[in-house]
Amino acid sequence: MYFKASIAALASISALAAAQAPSIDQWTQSEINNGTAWKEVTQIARDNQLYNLGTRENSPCQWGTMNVRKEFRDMSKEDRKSFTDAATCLMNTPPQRMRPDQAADYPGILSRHDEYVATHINLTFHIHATADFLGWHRHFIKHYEQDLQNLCGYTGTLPYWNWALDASAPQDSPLFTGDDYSMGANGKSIPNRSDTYLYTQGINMPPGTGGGCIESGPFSNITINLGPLDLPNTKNVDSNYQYNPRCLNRDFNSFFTERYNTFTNVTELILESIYLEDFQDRMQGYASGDPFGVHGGGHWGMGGAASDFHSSPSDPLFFLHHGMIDNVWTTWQNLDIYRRQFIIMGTSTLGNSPPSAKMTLDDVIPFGFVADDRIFRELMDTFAEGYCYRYE
Ligand SMILES: [Cu+2]
Repeated sequence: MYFKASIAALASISALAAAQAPSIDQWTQSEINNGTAWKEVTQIARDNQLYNLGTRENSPCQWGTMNVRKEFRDMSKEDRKSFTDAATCLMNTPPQRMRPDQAADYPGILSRHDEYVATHINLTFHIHATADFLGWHRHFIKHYEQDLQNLCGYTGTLPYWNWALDASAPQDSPLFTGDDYSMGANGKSIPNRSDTYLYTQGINMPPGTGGGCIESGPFSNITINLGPLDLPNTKNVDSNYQYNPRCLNRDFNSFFTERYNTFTNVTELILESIYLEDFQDRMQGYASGDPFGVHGGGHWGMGGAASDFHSSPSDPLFFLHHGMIDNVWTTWQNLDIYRRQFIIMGTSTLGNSPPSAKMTLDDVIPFGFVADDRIFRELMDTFAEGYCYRYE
């Protein structure tokens, strides 16, 4: 134990001195597989964050007072309940940015939460497999956190879901017991389903463990209004903003999480991706040999509404999954912050199709009904431009 802690401390000192990320060779395969390496790597990144903050004079963002985002299961019962209460409240809060004269064009927007879903639907092909995938989603979930606080009286921070802890059986996770302090339950089990071929990814998907509506705990009585647009075996809507009221469904599926969301997957992603293009492609599943990545694996592993490419934010769990994605990016950035803080690469169209110009840090990034536009540069630093948070 003492020995391992020393190695982490040494690695951290050398990371600062050389401003170079730790190497995967510093951990054994079993330490990578069982989460030890993940724990130590995130600690190194946090040590670097603290050091980095210490070099900034007069920053309004201070270590001791910043927002700390925690894994959902590490929060107190009361905090977990206030989070799900606030998330439900947002679904019962009227739209905030859609003007009354726009309502006819967006029949599926009935709530503030729906404005998030509609914005994601509208921008889907400009925020995935693009240069701004990570930055865009960072700001999207930050604004959600802020809305829970400003519109629904929430005093906590946005939790995240570390799916690696549950990769072998997400349906059995303590997050989804369906009690009052959980993130709700799995969907009701629909038996006797057959495999589904996913054309885009070229794989055969076995059915998950749920499939139906959430029937207990938070989110069992809510109505979602938009989408789906891309789900297999489902009647999809005919137009982007169509009103399609229904229950929230889930379908946890370890087929994905045990292949794409393990400690091995996430730790290798962080430590083996030296360059941004590798990191962002591999995370999303655009790297060869892995059609999902931790991002896609998480979406398909949740199943149901959260696996619809366009309308996935319908499920509040989307924001916990993307909290983890942002945690992974923040960790990767901080392992070599001087090289990785302001690096971007790619265009503004999905997989550069149709071809578009390379994005720059001066580009204006739209947030539709969610928030004002941002300059790309303002999405890169979790301690500046209105951000002041870290993961624990
Ligand atoms: Cu997305």
